[in-house]
Amino acid sequence: MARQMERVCSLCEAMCGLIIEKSGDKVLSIKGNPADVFSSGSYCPKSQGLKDLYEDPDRLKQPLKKTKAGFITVPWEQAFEEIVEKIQKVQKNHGKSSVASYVGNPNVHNYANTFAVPLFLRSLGTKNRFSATSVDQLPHMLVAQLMFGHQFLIPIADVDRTDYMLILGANPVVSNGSLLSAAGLSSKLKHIKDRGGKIVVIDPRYTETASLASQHFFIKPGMDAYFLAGIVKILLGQNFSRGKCSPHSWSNLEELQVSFNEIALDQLANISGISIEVMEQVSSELLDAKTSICYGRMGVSTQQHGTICHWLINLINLLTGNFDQPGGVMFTHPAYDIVNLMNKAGVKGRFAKYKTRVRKLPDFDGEFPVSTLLDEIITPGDGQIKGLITVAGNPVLSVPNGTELEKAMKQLDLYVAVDFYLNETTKYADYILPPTSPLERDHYDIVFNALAIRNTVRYSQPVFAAPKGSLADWQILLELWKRLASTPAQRYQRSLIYKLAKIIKPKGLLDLGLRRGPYKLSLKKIGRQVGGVDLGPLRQSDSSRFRNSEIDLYPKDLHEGWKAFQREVQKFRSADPEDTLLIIGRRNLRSNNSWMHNCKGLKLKKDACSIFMHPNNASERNLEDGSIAVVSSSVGAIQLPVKITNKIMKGVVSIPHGWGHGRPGTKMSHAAKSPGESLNDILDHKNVEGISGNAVLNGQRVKVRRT
Ligand SMILES: Nc1nc2c(c(=O)[nH]1)N[C@H]1C(S)=C(S)[C@@H](COP(=O)(O)OP(=O)(O)OC[C@H]3O[C@@H](n4cnc5c(=O)[nH]c(N)nc54)[C@H](O)[C@@H]3O)O[C@H]1N2
Ligand SMILES: Nc1nc2c(c(=O)[nH]1)N[C@H]1C(S)=C(S)[C@@H](COP(=O)(O)OP(=O)(O)OC[C@H]3O[C@@H](n4cnc5c(=O)[nH]c(N)nc54)[C@H](O)[C@@H]3O)O[C@H]1N2
Ligand code: SF4
Ligand SMILES: [Mo]
Repeated sequence: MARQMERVCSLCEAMCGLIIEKSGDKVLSIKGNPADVFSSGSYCPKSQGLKDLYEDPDRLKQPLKKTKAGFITVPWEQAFEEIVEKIQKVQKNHGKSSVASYVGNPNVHNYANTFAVPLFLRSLGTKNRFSATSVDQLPHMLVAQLMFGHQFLIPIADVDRTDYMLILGANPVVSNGSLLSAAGLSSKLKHIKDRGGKIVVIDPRYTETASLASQHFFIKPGMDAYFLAGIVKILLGQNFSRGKCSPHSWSNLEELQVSFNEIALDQLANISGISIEVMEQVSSELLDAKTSICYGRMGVSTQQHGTICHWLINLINLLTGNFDQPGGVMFTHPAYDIVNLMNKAGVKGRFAKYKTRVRKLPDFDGEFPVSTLLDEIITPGDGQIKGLITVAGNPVLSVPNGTELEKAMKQLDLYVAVDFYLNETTKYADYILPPTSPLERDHYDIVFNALAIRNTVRYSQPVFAAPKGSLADWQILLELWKRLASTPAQRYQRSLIYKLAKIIKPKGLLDLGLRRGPYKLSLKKIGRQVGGVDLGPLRQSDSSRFRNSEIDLYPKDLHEGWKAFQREVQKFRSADPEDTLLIIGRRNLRSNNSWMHNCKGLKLKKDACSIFMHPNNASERNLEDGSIAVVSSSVGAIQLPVKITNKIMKGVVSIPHGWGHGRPGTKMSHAAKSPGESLNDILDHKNVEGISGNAVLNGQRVKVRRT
């Protein structure tokens, strides 16, 4: 008999409420849930991937062990025993930190792992921790930590109430929003214009978002910090009234002002390629609009000045008086209040307490930039990485210089993957431990509710019961954790906690967090509400939410980087080697990073992985629409079909990441039919942002020629 279930989609940050109709173990349909308090029925084509993921015959269901004859399935118990023995052996021979960890993006869409991953990592005891954060939002978190005192105090664009939005390096119409959870974002953006507001997009490509904006300006990749510094310079020069500017106190305004004295507007305009007139236009619009937002995402995070960009963006929102104001940027007050709970538990974000062994890159909150994982594996010496555990990550396709990273992985003594696909990364594993799929577990967004444009609560039951003998991610990690106990006392203690954890389950911890949260809710209370519970629009924060109850406008940890930036401004000479082009990324509405190309239902076009080129750049190279181009850099070369479009800035080319499924030895049969090539095979892992060590994914140089 067919049955309909409410379910919040776990595939991207938009948290759309869905109605999944099922019969037996089949998904009959997936549609938007009109009763959902957050999304009111909106959803996107990618949601259909939930059905594919559940039904995919390629999805692994049994632990795999690598043998000389290839992968064989083994019982869970055997896999756990052998893995733990091997981890302990590597750690005994080479030290605790010789076994590294890499935690991928799907973990933030899996609330149980927000408990299980830290627990597991603590027991692993390694300093070599990596994650997808450092090919993504690291600058946002670092700047939030430095300015506001907490890495999750990320200002959220109040899109529903704003009159003006300046968008840099984000394409929410395709990505559905990032660090800005808002279902149906395209319509929300259109509504800004419908109510007489304005949207300005700054992007090297005339994107899907640019096409619904009021105005679009091209910018050369990596040049945003100069443009943003120009805006801040103009704003600091205005006679702004401090009272109007922020409901909270702030420190270091004078130091900030002095630090801008040396930097001249015309230099900034020259370098950024955006004129003083445009800077002045945008500044006055930001100031004069009743409410306004400056918002930046991947294009300004994963580039040469990511941290400076996000600091400047926060300053702009502060200086225009739109910080923590309705219609500006505000902080969330989620029912499961991650900031408050972390503060209460005494968890403090730290920056640059440790440096990596080889390249001396800083840690952020105990995690190192993943661009240097490769160096740490291949460089001999004390502290060399000999083992790796990945949890829901595909670094071979997601991290710069994937080709060298995969070569490095072959020299590991031990590699264990917690993943349900045998893909470009996990094929190097000695063991693959496959968890249940998204629809077989319950769901709650601990992370994205902390980044959403409205405070709501929705809890989803599993759509399907987990098959007998299967384990969820958290259960796999708990089993490893229990066995990693190293002394009899620890073994005893862990066996008790293990029993308790199996009774309480992550659901119990979630419930506890909700009960302790600002609304004193519980799973029982919210379970009865169709469509979830609406807790209202974003509202102003109490200053006590910030460190020392104030905002640091000019944090010490940024001084050196900001001074280096200013020196660069003074010395800047445009030196574009003639035959090179600047590369930027691209996302696709029917794709999700590297791991959903096996979903037939997403109906991706065969040539989705192509290179966008400006007509002039193509004709200079004798390339036509559909020709195959060789795109090469200092680290590698790939071949892709050309799409000629004048929607991209001259001198810039765009390639999506997450492709390259033609590598042998994987088991993703549909993806392998249109494999594409991996952008990260031509991006140099040495190219990281100077302050945070975040990967520079946009603005690296490539050469393009005909095959
Ligand atoms: N359909 C779909 N949705 C997704 C994903 C997906 O793969 N597919 N991935 C999810 C994930 S993990 C994330 S983090 C989010 C990302 O969400 P977004 O950041 O909104 O998405 P991107 O498409 O990466 O947008 C980056 C934009 O920056 C532009 N850009 C590149 N370099 C520069 C530059 O130097 N300056 C400026 N101003 N712009 C630049 C690019 O042209 C692009 O338009 O999307 C999420 N949503
Ligand atoms: N050049 C370039 N590189 C990029 C980007 C870019 O824009 N340009 N974007 C970056 C961004 S924003 C991100 S977030 C990263 C993503 O980088 P990663 O997180 O490393 O990669 P994903 O493609 O998200 O792959 C997720 C992996 O988790 C597995 N998986 C999916 N769901 C589950 C689950 O529930 N449990 C377990 N155990 N496994 C699961 C999948 O099979 C896959 O192997 O890529 C980054 N890399
Ligand atoms: S926008 Fe994101 S959350 Fe919404 S249906 Fe699509 S993939 Fe799911
Ligand atoms: Mo991401």
